Amino acid sequence: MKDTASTVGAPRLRPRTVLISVAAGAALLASTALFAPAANAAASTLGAAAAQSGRYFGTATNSSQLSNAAYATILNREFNSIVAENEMKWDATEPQQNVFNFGGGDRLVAHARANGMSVRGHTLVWHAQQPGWAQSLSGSALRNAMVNHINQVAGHFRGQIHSWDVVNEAFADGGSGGRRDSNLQRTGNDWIEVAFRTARAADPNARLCYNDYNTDGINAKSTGIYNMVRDFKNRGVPIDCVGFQSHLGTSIPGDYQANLQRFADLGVDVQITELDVAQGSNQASIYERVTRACLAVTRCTGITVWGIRDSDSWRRGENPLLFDGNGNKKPAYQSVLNALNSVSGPNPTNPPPTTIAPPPPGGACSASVSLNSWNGGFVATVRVTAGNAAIRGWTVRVTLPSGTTITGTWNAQASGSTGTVDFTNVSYNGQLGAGASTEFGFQGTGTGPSGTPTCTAT
Ligand code: 9MR
Repeated sequence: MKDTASTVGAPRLRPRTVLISVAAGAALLASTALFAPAANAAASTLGAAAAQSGRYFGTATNSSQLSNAAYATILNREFNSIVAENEMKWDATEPQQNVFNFGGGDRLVAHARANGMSVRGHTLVWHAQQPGWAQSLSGSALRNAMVNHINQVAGHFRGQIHSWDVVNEAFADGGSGGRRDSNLQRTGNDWIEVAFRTARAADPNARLCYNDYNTDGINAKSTGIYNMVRDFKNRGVPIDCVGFQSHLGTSIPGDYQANLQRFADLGVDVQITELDVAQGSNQASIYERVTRACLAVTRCTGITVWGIRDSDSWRRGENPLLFDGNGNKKPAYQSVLNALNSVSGPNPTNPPPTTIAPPPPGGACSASVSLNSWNGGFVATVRVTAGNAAIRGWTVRVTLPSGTTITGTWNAQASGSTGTVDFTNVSYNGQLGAGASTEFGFQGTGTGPSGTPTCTAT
């Protein structure tokens, strides 16, 4: 799928530490005021430069690359948003039906949090990179599997993704302006809106994007997508953004910016989501054109490049990225940085997206049970309440009399079914603000729990 398209995520302002050598620092201490930066000093990294107008600058990444020191140095210095190049896709996250693997995605989210970056989600549903079991499904079985996949994946990452590519590359290339044929499309034309409605319920705070390539100007394909977005907005189907992958060759359509603007005028954000540009005499100027186009469109909330060094790229032979294989900044890097620095002052309609930081450890919690029991069985509803400080997670310990067995649990993970049982939060209900509550439940045979449960904050 080498062509044009984009995807975005919202990064966040990251405070930078100024390192001064001890010797130089001593000399500076006497005259600190002389060295105060000018109010409009140019930012020296992509992320900081983009943040000046409330935008993010991100990159695709892979958790396996985080341990490479040269790579991680550039990642952490330059970017304030990341997106998983592959690790949040259907084949990676649900290798067997209803068996989920979030390892890679979780590692990337943890890295982002630790380094003040925000995270784009890519991608919930796509005709490519489906696991084998999904490829062989059709009809309502595939539709149900899609809905379950969205619920589980968006639910797992709930609250941690600023924008999700809910649906990727569903439109056909060429002049039809219509949908691409795929197993998903054959489940019915409404599959895209079902995906968006499902995603909204699973993660109500994420911006929900449609993402595609070869949409870099006003053409039949981008117009087909435009018509879908307009229809969704008219009918109240939840869509918040459109991603333009922008896998570009050695030219860029003259109406690149106008195309972004017409989507923005529909009332959605636009994001450049997978930017890379074939190396040639005009690589730097094409990068600059894309950057300036985004800056000129109020609702263009950020830019993501599809990798850091040329050697990391899926188009390696074309050297399409901002850093060469040795991690050196290329002329294209400087042109992007200069363009970002040419716009100053926050964009009032596009405030910097917020990275959700986990609360500090050390909070407390309490739990209470309400019981609905009958002869031989019961349903218990447990309310978990954070104390005076926010908590990251919780475990509630319940004692069951002998002869009582738990047969089902919801909104928590149980350590067993008899005796002393620990219930631990699931991905979406562990974080509670100070004084906030959540509920989980379990049912069983026998007489139900006895005594007051204990709650431990984690
Ligand atoms: O860069 C990704 C590459 O590592 C994968 O092998 C490939 C599999 O299809 O997907 C690449 O990323 C694609 C992205 O997910 C969607 N838009 C096109 C990107 C390049 O193919």
